[in-house]
Amino acid sequence: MSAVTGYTYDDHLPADFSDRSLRADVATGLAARLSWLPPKWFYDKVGSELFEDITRLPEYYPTRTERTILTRHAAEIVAAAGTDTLIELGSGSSEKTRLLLDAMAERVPGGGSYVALDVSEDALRSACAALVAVYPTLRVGALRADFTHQLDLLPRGEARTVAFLGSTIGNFEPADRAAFLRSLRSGLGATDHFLLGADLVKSAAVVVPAYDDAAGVTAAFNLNLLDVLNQRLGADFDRGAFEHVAIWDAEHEWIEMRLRATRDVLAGITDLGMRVHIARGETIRTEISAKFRRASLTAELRAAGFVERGWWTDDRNWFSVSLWGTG
Ligand code: SAH
Ligand code: AVI
Repeated sequence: MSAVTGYTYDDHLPADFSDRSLRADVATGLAARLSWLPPKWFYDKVGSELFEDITRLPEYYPTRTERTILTRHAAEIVAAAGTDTLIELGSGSSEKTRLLLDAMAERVPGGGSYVALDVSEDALRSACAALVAVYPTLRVGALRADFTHQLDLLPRGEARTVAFLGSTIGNFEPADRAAFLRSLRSGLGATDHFLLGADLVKSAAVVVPAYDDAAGVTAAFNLNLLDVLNQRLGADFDRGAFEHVAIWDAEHEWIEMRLRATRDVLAGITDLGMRVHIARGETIRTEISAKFRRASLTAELRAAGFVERGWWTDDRNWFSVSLWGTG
């Protein structure tokens, strides 16, 4: 533990991870005519801050709805899971997590341990620094890693609860989601639990504005991806040539964020040694955010080997927090 920070910091992403991995993702995306990019690239410093702004928007209901559920049920959840160690995937600001940590502090003499895992160093450092100030007896660790392929890095132990909040699970493609759940389950033991926050299917009239807010913060978050490409890959995308689009896909029950070219765009990507042409009206898919139904989500978790231990929701049944054991 660092005497300076009060939390441990382990970086499992190689120094050139961002560049190598982003290059590969953009090259693949380009092969698909730049039709998609994985959402993890949103979260540079600016992107992480914009996401926090999104969570406070009047239209963006998921964060405050999940917080309401946790406020009501954190003690029950932590008691049901017998949590000594809380590990959080895609922890971001770790804000709502405090409700779980408060409940854990009541239960565990000495306060227990919390490990935050995220790709964003900025988010990890500011979240963990704030936590050690508020929870002096809690052991806090920051793990910079990619939950899509580094779940083997989770700290070993008993009575661990792995939390995946905010409905970040909705940002996986269905096949990748199944692979993620199987991989997570294979690393958990008999005394471990999985705590999942998942946004539920509701009217498109509620969902679409949450991803296309009046103040344009989600648009800025989406367009920031072009700045990431420009800064990291020496690209020269003109932000002004794209607009933010949020579309409800009723068949898949997910919201899709896209960037649409408002004119013909010819952009160079120096580090990939290529130029891309995006015709006016063409789009780049930057994110899906799936919304779930209890029956199908339960079936997915069961298929991955999880057993339901609890399901909590809000008065409007907009969001769910569920707890899963290993059998
Ligand atoms: N859990 C928080 C933050 C959600 S935003 C909340 O509920 O508000 C999604 C977070 O996941 C961001 O902090 C982002 O940096 C992180 N993230 C996205 N893809 C990731 C990946 N592949 N591996 C690790 N972290 C990732
Ligand atoms: C992190 N993730 C769950 C958010 C979501 O709602 O899908 C990211 C986001 N994209 C646009 N607004 C928020």
